[in-house]
Amino acid sequence: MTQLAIRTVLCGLIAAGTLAYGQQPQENPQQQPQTQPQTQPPAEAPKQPASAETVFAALDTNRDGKLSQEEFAKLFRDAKVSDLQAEFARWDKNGDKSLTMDEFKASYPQQ
Ligand SMILES: [Ca+2]
Ligand SMILES: [Ca+2]
Repeated sequence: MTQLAIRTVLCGLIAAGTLAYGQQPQENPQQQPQTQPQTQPPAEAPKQPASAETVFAALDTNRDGKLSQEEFAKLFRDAKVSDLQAEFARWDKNGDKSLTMDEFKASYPQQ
């Protein structure tokens, strides 16, 4: 019951561009004709799930190398706070209220 749907949310993260690798072709300095047909295929869907490192980096918005519960919460956007706290406690092995990369990897679903 406490196993939250990580992958579903991760797909959302990826779709939202949170995990994009810096390439943002939308910011084209040249003005595009309004009638330009959009014939380019949709962006390739990542065939491999995001690695723990990638997800960790995406979640660690203040880049202190740890995930606070607030940052961690982005992984479980639809979770109730009580569920989230329980989940965070489960991942936070040493109980210092932050997740290191090691702790994150230990609980992150690996393929
Ligand atoms: Ca952080
Ligand atoms: Ca910890």
